Amino acid sequence: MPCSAMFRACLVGTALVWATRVTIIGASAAELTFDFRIERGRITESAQVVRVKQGDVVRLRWSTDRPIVLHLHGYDIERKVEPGTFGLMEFAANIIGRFPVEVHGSAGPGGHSHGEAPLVRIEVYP
Ligand SMILES: [Cu+2]
Repeated sequence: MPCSAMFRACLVGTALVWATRVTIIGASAAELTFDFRIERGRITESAQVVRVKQGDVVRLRWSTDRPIVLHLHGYDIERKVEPGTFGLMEFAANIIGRFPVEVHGSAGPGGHSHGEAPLVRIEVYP
């Protein structure tokens, strides 16, 4: 397992991760950035699970080869990502659980349709 327990976060596979630990008055939380490249609606990395600790500050940076709308469930963050730019999702991981990032369909306004499988799952541990 290419995981560093030091960072209390593990990305299974080859996606890039930078982790910086910051100290907040006696407690420590991590600031974690994960980069994902999407091609033809799928991520190019084999990594599909991001594991973090409750309280960590998580940044998901997305790049894509075509316009796409991503939705992080649970935290309910939606981002439209265009080619040539980064789509950034940033949140404090305060809710414990497993949360999928899904591709939203382009069907009708207000519709909430997903592709067949989540791009990535975010797992937040106590
Ligand atoms: Cu959704």
